[in-house]
Amino acid sequence: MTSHWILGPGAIGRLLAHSLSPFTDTTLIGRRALPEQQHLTTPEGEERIQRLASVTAAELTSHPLPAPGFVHITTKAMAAEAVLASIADVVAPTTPLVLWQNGFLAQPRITQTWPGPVLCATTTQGAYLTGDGGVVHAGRGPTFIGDLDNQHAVLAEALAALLSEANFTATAVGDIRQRLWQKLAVNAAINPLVALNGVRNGELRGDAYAGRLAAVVKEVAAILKQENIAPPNGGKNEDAWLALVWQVVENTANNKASMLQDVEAKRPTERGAILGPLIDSAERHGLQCGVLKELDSELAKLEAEF
Ligand code: KPL
Repeated sequence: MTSHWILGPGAIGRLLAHSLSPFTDTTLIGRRALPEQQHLTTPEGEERIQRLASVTAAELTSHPLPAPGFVHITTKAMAAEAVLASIADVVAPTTPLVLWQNGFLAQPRITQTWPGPVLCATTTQGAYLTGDGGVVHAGRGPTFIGDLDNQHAVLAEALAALLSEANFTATAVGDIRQRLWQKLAVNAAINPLVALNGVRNGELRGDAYAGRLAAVVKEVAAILKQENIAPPNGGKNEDAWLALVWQVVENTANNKASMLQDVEAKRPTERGAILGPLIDSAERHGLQCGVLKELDSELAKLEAEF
């Protein structure tokens, strides 16, 4: 049986472990030990308790596990490279990785440096933790899997099939780069504004924020054009990006976005993985990105106070 290691027992990591455990050998790996009995609340409100295998990264060195078939990295974007380095001595460099990060920072860097296959996943599954022993699966959504160089379609298909069997609906795709940037565009328009202002997504529709949101989307649309990322839904320009962002704001009106949750918990935000690649790209292509830079420095200032 192919075994799966999940590095980063946050909400998506734990949801993945709950889904895969009944089907295949699965181990959660984190910095701290977790209770063996883990609770899952399904989107339908059902409570399930399952024993999930978990070990700390330190234990892996002293008590090695059999070699994994896949290593999933489900940490925040800025922690992905460090967590991979922490297990590099105990996994073969040919082991397939699956990167579940937001943004577009960890994915190109790890794809360049890891000798084995590197798959990237983007998901709209909604989940949050209720403590060391519980996760709430708040909403189901599709997951897309592929690699940036389109070299590992068979592997992506095998993983998508296993996840779908485990009711974690996933599809292997040949355009994961497009999909990662699309999600990044939406995150760039919503997350910094809600995090800086302490509001839920739906409040962006108000006059106080809508103008700044449109200004962000204008810069993002110009950058994505240079990155050859097609506007969503067959649209042609900035209007298509703006329509997508408003649609997500509408659909997630009551959500506290992940970046707002980070700010409230005084954790570093994912600004480096979301705004960073946009600002880098704008600078490479000689494009204006004053609004994005302003958001980035406001977030940096806020993080410095934590
Ligand atoms: O993905 C999200 C996030 O919170 O990071 C959005 C789309 C903004 C929904 O809250």
